[in-house]
Amino acid sequence: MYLDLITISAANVAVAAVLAGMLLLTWARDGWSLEAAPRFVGSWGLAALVFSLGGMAMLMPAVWGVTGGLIIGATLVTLSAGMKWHAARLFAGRPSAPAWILLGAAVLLLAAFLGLAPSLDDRFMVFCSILAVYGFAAAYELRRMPDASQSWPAITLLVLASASHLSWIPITLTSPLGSVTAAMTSVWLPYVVLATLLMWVALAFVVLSMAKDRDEEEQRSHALTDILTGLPNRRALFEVAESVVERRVHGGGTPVSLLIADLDYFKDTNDTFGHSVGDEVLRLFAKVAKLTLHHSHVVGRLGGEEFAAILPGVDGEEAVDAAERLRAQFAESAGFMSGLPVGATVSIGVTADRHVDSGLSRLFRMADAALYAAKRAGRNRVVFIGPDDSAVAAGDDSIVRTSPTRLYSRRSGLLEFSNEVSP
Ligand code: GH3
Ligand code: MG
Ligand code: MG
Repeated sequence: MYLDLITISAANVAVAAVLAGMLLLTWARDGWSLEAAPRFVGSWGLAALVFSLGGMAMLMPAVWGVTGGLIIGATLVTLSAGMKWHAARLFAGRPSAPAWILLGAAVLLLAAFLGLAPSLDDRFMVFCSILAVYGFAAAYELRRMPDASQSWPAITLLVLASASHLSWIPITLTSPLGSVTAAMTSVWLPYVVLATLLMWVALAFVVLSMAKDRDEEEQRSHALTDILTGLPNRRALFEVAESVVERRVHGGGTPVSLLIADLDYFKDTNDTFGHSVGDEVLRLFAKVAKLTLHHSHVVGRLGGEEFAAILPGVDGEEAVDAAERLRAQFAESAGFMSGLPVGATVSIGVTADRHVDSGLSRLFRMADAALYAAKRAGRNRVVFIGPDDSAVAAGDDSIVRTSPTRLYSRRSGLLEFSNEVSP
């Protein structure tokens, strides 16, 4: 089959323009949103548009002359490769680097005008190398993403396209294009252009599918995230807690602990310092909890000023220690905020279960009872209630913990949850 370069290039330009239209319309439907997914589609669409314009310039020697058309066209195509790389980089969550989009085009122009690449062959090889570098760099950005598993089709296509660009170099060296006329009648160049066209089409659909996946992922994550603190919300926390408890039933008796934390006199904090300071306190608690607890512990916001954490594989004693560290660290951090004597504190109820496979609702009931006990005992403290309703508290000098399941006050022996033990 004989392919003529002009016809296939014109088809390439037309297909790129149609793809650009499709991608830009998709972006427009999303209100030109700058969120990662729609922006990826939009930037890819803009890159396709610039590519199409570049192709058009090359095909219109009547407008800028043959050399002018080639230079303008190649510059625009290089720019489009830079734009694709940048789109992939932003999609991968990396910072914007707009100057690098222009670098390839600048190198090409300098090579042409400073006489570094005097012949058509030289310029063509520089052009191919720049396209390949941008393509490999785009694949590398997608590969570096935290979840690169969905990017494999795009990575594969980008690597293939870049390798095919690089393959033009030995071909040019062994059978030089020589002049524009020779390039036009070259037997292999149309196939390269056809391959580029097919890659463009495949990549455009891969980009759309990646953006859709990302969008769904983000929507799911929004539905499970508390906006104020960025922590998992109640629904997400229960999902995790249920799976932890279920795994435990199958795993046969591994311990699990649950913490429920409620900020003390938080209504007064709001009333005294204002709602925005209250919000700041909630965010601070979330931050301290994330820093204090182990990364395998899942902390979430149940609602209002109430939080919970599920600690898989952690027994009661360790859970009380963790809760106590959290309580103390929060009291210290929330003492003064932006120069205000906020003095926020937290009460934490803790429960754990090693032997009995308590359901989630029983664990929550026990941790709630422990929290209630901590409030009644004077707040700013940790109280533990185990499956046998035994209690341990921490966080008060007058109270010592003698075993994970027994609690004594130095003054009065076995702790009674009454206001007598308030500080
Ligand atoms: P206690 O020590 O017994 O827990 O007393 P409290 O004042 O903390 O408890 P209460 O349930 O009376 O008050 C909870 C307050 O939390 C009331 C509500 O205005 C406030 N609150 C709930 N959600 C938010 C929020 O998102 N931001 C702010 N600033 N306040 C909130
Ligand atoms: Mg409260
Ligand atoms: Mg509350």
